[in-house]
Amino acid sequence: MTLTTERTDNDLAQVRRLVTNIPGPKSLELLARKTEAVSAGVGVTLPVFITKAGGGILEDVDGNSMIDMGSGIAVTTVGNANPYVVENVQRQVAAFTHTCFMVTPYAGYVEVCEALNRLTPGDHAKRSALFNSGAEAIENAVKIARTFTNRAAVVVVEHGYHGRTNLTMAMTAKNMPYKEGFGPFASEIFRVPTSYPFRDAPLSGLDIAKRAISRIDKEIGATNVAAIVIEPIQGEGGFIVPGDGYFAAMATFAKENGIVFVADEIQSGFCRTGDWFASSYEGVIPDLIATAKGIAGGLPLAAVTGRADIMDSVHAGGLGGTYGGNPVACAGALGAIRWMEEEDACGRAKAIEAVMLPALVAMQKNHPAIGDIRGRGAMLAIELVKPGTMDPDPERTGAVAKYCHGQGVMVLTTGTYSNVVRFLPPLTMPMHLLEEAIGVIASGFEVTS
Ligand code: PLZ
Repeated sequence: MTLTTERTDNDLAQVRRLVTNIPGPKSLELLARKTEAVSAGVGVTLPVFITKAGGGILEDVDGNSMIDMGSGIAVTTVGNANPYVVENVQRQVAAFTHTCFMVTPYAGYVEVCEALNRLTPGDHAKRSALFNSGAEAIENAVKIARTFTNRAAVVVVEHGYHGRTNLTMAMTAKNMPYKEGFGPFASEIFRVPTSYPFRDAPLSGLDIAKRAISRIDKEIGATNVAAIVIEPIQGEGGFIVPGDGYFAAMATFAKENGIVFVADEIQSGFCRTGDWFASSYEGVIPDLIATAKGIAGGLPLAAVTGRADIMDSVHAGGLGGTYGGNPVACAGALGAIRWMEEEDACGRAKAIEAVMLPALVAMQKNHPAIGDIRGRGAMLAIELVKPGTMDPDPERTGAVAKYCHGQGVMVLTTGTYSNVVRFLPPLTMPMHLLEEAIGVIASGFEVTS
């Protein structure tokens, strides 16, 4: 297994090279057109317009080559334009692009469901259903859990993120920018405490689980709860890895009370954390798992996978949608999954952690603004605070990210308090680029205050 490639299959040199300011003149021209053509409601983190991507590189219209530490928010886990994905998609798009699986089906959909049933935790009988986006998968997981249990309440947790549709906005914790002005929101959603070790100390994950469970018992009533929906590692909430025992205790409570336990693995799934699914770190076998993002190497696809008795409790025709499990997206997913299995994607995520985590910990020693380093595999983050306090420092966080962008390193921020810099490199990231990116991030802390 080598992580150092000179050029990708789509002929992209694996070097960081800036030939203009970031963004360059051509990107700025396109940005002006974007402002005239695209709703102001659609924001952009870094307005460099991309023409080609692969390995660990994003190339823009001005000819700049940037290091991609974001994977389009944890999507291109197998690398952009991964050759397995490209080959499958090209073959499929030339054969047929759509029939609607609910009208006249095709094998690709079934094959993706078979792969999901095989790869998700637990060897019990499973079924899957395919959708277009993460939010849609979560919506459907809730529909399925409600039908199965004949109950209405849905429990979510602090800092949770589940999407931007009406139901998933209600399930998402953070107001700005996701919810502000978009209510009224769906009813029967209840938020309980989550484990956030950096901010909970000295309380343990189990302490917080007890608190959350007591809240469910006292304020909702366990017998009214259809589903508990939790991310095993919270993504938009700030890359929060819950304290030991929290996730498992919530799953056990669900099991004991006939509640469907739904793991939202949309950001953490598909080898991102060094395991196929992050639920496995706590030995949890969720009743249902929602997936999207990394599933199809960049094509829009999402799924709900889980216990056959739960998945089959829905009446025929109750689940679906025109495009869900589109044949081209399924072909992409089969390519991506094949690559993950053949190329030891989980091992690559662990190799990224082995290089990056100690480097971040070393950085922390020099910078009291770095309050916490956390994450698993290729899902790592830095939480910034005002030195000597626990107060979030979103301004410095933004400044570090901006510095990295200017130096040709694409990083994303996250967190309820917007004070977390997160790293989600594609698993095809060559080690020399990873090390270069780490160097730039370290300089980001030297030059900001
Ligand atoms: N659940 C855990 O991370 C998407 C959101 C970006 P969709 N996260 C990125 C943004 O600002 O919109 C996400 C997630 C978890 C659900 C979702 C929703 O997935 O495919 O964006 O609908």
